[in-house]
Amino acid sequence: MNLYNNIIAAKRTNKKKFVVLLDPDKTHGLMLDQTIKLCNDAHVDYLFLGGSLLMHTDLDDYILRIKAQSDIPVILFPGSTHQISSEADALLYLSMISGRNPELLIGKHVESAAQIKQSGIEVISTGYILIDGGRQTSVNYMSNTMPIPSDKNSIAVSTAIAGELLGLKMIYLEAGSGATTPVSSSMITAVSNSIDIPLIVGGGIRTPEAAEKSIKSGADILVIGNAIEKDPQLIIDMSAAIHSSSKSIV
Ligand code: 1GP
Repeated sequence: MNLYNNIIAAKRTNKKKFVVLLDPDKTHGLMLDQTIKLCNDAHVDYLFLGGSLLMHTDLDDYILRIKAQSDIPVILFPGSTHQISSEADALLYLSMISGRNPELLIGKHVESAAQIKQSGIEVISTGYILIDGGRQTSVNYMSNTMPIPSDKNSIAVSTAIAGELLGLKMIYLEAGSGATTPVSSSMITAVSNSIDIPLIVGGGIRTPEAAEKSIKSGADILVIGNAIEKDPQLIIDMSAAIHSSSKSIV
């Protein structure tokens, strides 16, 4: 299974993808099992695994526990080079192109490249663009970078185009986990209209209405973490909102 090919095929046919972000330190044990069951029932497209810190969980065991109960592809969304496991189906190889921290542009990649190549895991290089979400989030702090101001669409657009021209395979517009304000509709539309590669959007999306708005604005893939951690049942309504939006766009 080549997940990137699936993502490209879905984009061509305007099928929107719903991603549940799991932080292994926060959702584990029985809570993980319940969440996975809801993800199965709601036909969640992908699971992203990651967190700014991963301190209490063995990632291999965590993925095997998911794999024992679900066929949903597991994609690593690593907060650090320690968050790599060959049990996953793919890895987002994130370059933080909104920032000017060389470690997150190329340094960490050099550190982890040989191990990743050897693991044989599918690698999806992704331009990670941090947008101001109205509060200091973990990713702001941990990355030691400044987010792009939320109203500066042209900077987000130029950054996304630069990522595409550099050969990155996807762009991720990120307001930060738990953001007060998600990425604006106008910015999503502006970026989506400027690139041909898939656009992931996440950060601060709490309601099915907000999810639908982001999808209709041009996101191909929507990532939701925090809101689902607080209320796993939300997975069902979020999925319906995202997947039904696929059909309503011509
Ligand atoms: C964070 O974009 C994701 O990396 C999801 O954000 O946790 O706010 O949904 P939330």
